Amino acid sequence: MGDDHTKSQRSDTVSYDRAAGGWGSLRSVSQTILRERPHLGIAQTLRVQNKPGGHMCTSCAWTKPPEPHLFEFCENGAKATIWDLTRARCTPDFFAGHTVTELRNWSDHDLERAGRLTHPLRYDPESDHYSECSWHEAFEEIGASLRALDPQSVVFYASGRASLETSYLYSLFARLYGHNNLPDSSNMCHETTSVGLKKVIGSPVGTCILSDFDKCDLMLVFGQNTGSNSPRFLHTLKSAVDRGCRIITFNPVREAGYVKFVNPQNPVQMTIGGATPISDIYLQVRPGGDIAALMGVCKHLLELEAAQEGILDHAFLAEHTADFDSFTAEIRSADWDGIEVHSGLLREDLAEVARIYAQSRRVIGIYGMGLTQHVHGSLSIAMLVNLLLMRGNIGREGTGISPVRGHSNVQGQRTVGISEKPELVPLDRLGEMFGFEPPRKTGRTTVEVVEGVLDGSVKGFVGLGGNFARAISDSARAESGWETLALNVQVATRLNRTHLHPGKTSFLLPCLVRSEEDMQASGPQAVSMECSLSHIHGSLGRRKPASPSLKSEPAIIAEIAKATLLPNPNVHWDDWVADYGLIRDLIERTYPDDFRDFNARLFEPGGFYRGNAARERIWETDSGKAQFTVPHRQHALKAPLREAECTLITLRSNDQFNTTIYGYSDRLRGLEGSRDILLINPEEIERRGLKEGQRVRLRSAVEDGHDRVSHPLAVTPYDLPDRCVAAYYPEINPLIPLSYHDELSKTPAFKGVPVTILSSPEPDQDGRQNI
Ligand SMILES: Nc1nc2c(c(=O)[nH]1)N[C@H]1C(S)=C(S)[C@@H](COP(=O)(O)OP(=O)(O)OC[C@H]3O[C@@H](n4cnc5c(=O)[nH]c(N)nc54)[C@H](O)[C@@H]3O)O[C@H]1N2
Ligand SMILES: Nc1nc2c(c(=O)[nH]1)N[C@H]1C(S)=C(S)[C@@H](COP(=O)(O)OP(=O)(O)OC[C@H]3O[C@@H](n4cnc5c(=O)[nH]c(N)nc54)[C@H](O)[C@@H]3O)O[C@H]1N2
Ligand SMILES: [Mo]
Repeated sequence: MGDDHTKSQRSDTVSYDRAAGGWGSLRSVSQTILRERPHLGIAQTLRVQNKPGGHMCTSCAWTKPPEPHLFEFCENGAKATIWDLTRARCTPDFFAGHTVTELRNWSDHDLERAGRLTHPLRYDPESDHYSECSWHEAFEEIGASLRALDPQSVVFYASGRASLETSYLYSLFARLYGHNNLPDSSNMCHETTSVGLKKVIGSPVGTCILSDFDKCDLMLVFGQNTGSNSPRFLHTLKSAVDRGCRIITFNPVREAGYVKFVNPQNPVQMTIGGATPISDIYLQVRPGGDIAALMGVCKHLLELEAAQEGILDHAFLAEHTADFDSFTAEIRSADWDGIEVHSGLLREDLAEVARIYAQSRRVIGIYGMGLTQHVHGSLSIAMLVNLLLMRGNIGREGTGISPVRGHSNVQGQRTVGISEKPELVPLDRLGEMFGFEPPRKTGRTTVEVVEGVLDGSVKGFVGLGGNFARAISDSARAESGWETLALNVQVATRLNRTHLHPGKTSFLLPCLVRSEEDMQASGPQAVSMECSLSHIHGSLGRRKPASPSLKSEPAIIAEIAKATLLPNPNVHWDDWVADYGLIRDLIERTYPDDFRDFNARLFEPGGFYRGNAARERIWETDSGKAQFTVPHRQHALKAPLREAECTLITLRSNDQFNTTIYGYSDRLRGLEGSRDILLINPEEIERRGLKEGQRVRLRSAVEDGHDRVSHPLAVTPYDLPDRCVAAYYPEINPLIPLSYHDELSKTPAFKGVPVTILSSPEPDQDGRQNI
């Protein structure tokens, strides 16, 4: 199976029978309602979701428009809220009935289905149970443990949900305590953007705002699954298509959202049918083949320019960019054979993309995990930027680059100081404001946290939400290391696998969710988040909390901080928790350019814009220009595939939010009932002598002293490029070696690991073969 047999030739215009949205989407929400039986009044809660004065959804980070739809929520946003407002309760009685060892045999779905955590819990190693403790005991004991540890050996992780107010307090606490070990879920996600995009255009975030999507005439979409992961963005896409904007998609998987969309809020489409086709061209690029694909498009663009001058924006190139000549030299010398092999796409198709690109006056490049989660993910992003720069498609209305972020405040957490990179944080200002000497040493990324847990240099872990040990690469190794920690504190809403690997001292602390009322001394408190388009949105929860014993995240952080740190006359934890407006004042003082009049603008419809220098064509890069990057390789993989190997891409289903598994339906892909499946294309199944439904295992084709073999997976035919297999995250994470990560940012390469297929489901059976 040499590389030259692997060109896939699929680039037909799309026909598809599983449109995103539509009745299927409503049915899927009702199933979640039936399962979770949320409290009555859920309809009222959903009606104010993502609207000024209501709460902001805890699902994706897509923006909340100034003129919201009647129901400004989607299938998965509704599921997230219903999941938060379930009637099920995971009480101390539940833990009395199950040891932690027993719970480790439960599925992720069953663990979370136990319901909302209701009381603070301490792990008792003698009995192997979590049992209730008082908040006071928890804070005192955590404070004593933190005081006993070297701050450099402690990590404060954040999953990207916590609000700006919470995140500011959390990162301030870390620095007052003495470390920059502040990774967040972004380190497994869009850190490639924060580092890679920053390097080339000086901005760690996208340059687009919502109105750009109303003005562009072409969107190029790379590896982002809108239908499942940011469904409200489908409305924007559909309106763009309706006014004639073209969409070209690069994705190994034909994702329904980019194929057809039925608007569940459009009564005509819902009753008489009819779906809007979304993509004009859908190119099933090989995993990691985006660099080659983009090189092909750039190369043809240079050929068009040679034939007819004026295709490139010469004035922009001269004034605003650096290294264009070395870039073009490399592209001119690249051969089409290599481009076709590595991208899996045909020269004619890439040339067609170049022609459409050349005809389009305003172009936006959109991307997600399909670009970021690769060993050379930063280079893929840089290649997309190269293409956009060639025709001045950054820093002009209707143009730009738009990474679609994941967690609802993951971008904002970075903005207000949750970062392991001290150079990104105004440490001097923090030092002045709070009268202390902030730590300067670079902190740990998520990958480095696991390395530290495994080598013993990380001794304490505080998790502000998330499911770190399950979500990270090499998760089986990570989980086993967790139990060596001296301190493990998890602030959470529902039970998950990371909680089941307690350290010597372990606490599980339950907190409010965003749609619940957060009552403090000065009254009910609002919080805020930053969306993918850099707008800040206020959020007010109104639901009765799931248990009277819950505390808000800011309150929990403040109490742990008070129990850990010596008093400081400039630090007023109690006042800040009593009135979050005071925290917003601190944010404004620390970041005056981004958060001017923060409190006054909190509930501005559509949020307020933080601004972006690259959008104004001010390039905060080393060269002071937008930087062309010379592609030193044609694919984003660590190495080309060897004989018998396939590239594994890990997918999210339509019925999960990261490690939270709502159910077992991947409706938009037409896959139902099981997550233990391996997607492969039908010809490949035949070529390898496999049968549909046969149970196989995967083995990582990485020789580093660790044998990584998956659980049994049922062979499932699916339309994928050759030598590409797909399986669900997080179950498959033990297969992703920790050392596979983006070179610049250390984002794990969840979309690019070489594997072989073991034809036997028994891992240690004699005679197993790789096929
Ligand atoms: N319902 C729901 N919503 C979510 C989430 C969820 O789990 N469920 N998660 C949230 C989070 S944290 C995030 S980060 C986002 C994630 O949202 P996305 O960025 O959409 O991430 P994924 O679903 O992991 O993968 C995106 C796409 O990349 C494609 N792909 C894989 N490899 C390649 C490649 O090499 N090249 C190209 N061009 N494409 C490739 C896959 O086929 C898939 O369609 O969604 C957020 N929203
Ligand atoms: N193989 C593979 N692995 C991946 C990915 C992939 O595409 N493929 N994607 C990566 C990405 S993009 C991400 S972002 C990470 C996700 O990694 P994480 O963000 O760490 O994981 P989540 O599954 O989002 O966390 C779910 C848990 O958060 C807690 N929680 C929910 N709401 C709240 C809240 O309001 N407050 C608090 N304190 N806790 C709450 C609940 O207890 C729940 O169990 O996974 C990464 N891992
Ligand atoms: Mo993410």
